[in-house]
Amino acid sequence: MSYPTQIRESMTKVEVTRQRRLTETHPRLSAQERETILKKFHPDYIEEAFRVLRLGPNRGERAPRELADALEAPAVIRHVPELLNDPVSHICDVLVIGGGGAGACAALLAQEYGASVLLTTKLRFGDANTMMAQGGIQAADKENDSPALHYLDVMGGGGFSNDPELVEVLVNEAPDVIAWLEALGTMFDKEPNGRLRTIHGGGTSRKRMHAARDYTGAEIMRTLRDEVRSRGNGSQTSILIWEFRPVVELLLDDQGRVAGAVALDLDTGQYMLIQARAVVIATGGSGRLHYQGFPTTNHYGATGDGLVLAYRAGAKLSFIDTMQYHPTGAAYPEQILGQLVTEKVRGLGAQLCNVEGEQFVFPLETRDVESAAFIRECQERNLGVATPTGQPAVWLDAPMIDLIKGPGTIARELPAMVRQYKRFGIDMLNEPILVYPTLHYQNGGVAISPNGGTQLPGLFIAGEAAGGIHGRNRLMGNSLLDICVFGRRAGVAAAEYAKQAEVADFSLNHLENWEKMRQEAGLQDDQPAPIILPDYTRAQTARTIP
Ligand code: MEZ
Repeated sequence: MSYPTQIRESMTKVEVTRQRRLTETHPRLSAQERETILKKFHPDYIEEAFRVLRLGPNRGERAPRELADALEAPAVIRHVPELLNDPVSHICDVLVIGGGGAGACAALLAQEYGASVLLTTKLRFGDANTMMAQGGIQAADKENDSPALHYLDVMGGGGFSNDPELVEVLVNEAPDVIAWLEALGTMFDKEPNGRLRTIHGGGTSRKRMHAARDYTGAEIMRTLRDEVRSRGNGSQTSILIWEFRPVVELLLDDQGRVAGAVALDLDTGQYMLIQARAVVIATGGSGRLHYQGFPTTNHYGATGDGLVLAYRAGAKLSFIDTMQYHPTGAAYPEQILGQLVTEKVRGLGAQLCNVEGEQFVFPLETRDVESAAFIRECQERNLGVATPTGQPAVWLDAPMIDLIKGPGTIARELPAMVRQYKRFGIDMLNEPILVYPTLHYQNGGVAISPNGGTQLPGLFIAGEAAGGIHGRNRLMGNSLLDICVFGRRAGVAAAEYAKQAEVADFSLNHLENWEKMRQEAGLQDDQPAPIILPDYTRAQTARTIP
């Protein structure tokens, strides 16, 4: 396929300026400029894309329209009394909902702390955003670095809005997480002398990004999934895994404690009652809600289910008015629109160029600022590259990497990227690629304490479904880290809680209250939630970038 002629013209300009740009560093934006560009161009600041929640614990607060609709939706379960007459399908100490990295970590630690564990997941175990994270995981484990510096970077990246207690835990436990993953078998990139190789990410003051080439998340997920599976499946002390069984509702007891959940078997269409002393929600993000019509890097099941379940049961959410748009989503060819082009490409030295082949932004600004700069270049300055579908784009000049770091670097460090583009006749070793912001991460989620606890006794949250750690903008590599740090913590806390929790009768009474509140708020009988899978026949989800 390669590039069509009209794009090639602009590509030639990128090639012409490359030698000169090798010695040029684009200046970073000042704090004032960052604030201005965010307010003017970042999608979080488009007022019409948000609305105020009309019911639930965050009533009166602002949320993206698509998420607000899901949070206020009617329940999937319609015939409560009949369902509650069904026999209980499974009883366990700790129920983990979600089969990504956070769920796997929670399951492992809950089991180590003596709990019987059921991990139930919507698709296959490992079908998750963890698997799709590419560029790395942060940890301050080098002599010139420290958790204190990591802390400052995380807070700065989040606009100093992050929950400081959560950040402290995140950065302090990071070096131990790397050691733990290595001990489980994760193969991080190493220098010839055996030391861990680290590079920069956007907003990092030290090189602390640890990677497994450009498939770090897949490598971590492989290790965690193997570990969960190798602990057996079915015996008293093992972790039982259910696949294709998403949870559609939490069960509460008469004291408001979480006492289990209702899963839907996607094969049979049957509901399954699970009685659990503690529940960990690790359902990940919501990119498949396609906020503001953006395409997404997220996996197919990322429809924000955990937020819906927790919210309806009464848990408060935090930072849900902010989403992360990864600056470098693939903008061409159309077949891979919105897919991730890892930040590692910029971490290794690639620059951003406009249609004239000129740099327009420092490549490693934090993601919110970087994305806003791309949007400004295309919308206000009209210096974007027009692709055949009308999708705006800017150039990411990948071939610079080999010129800076030596021949063979791209092939060695970015094999998955090279392969992704080769399929479409684009040679990343010698040609720049076209990128534009894509919906990548849910910055907020259910408000948690440092052990993953919520206001609801018995309910714990880990991973992307949790809010507060990253404030209004997450830095690259802190998500793979947080799923491990808070996944492990939530697993321990849930197991400890389960030891003292009474087994009480459960009910779905909260659904009756929910319906009452919906009616009082004058809400219609909308599409129920959790949504489970995106419906691409609906106009809302079928849209592409405006
Ligand atoms: O943390 C992330 O979001 C990540 C590693 C993404 C990437 O660009 O590779």
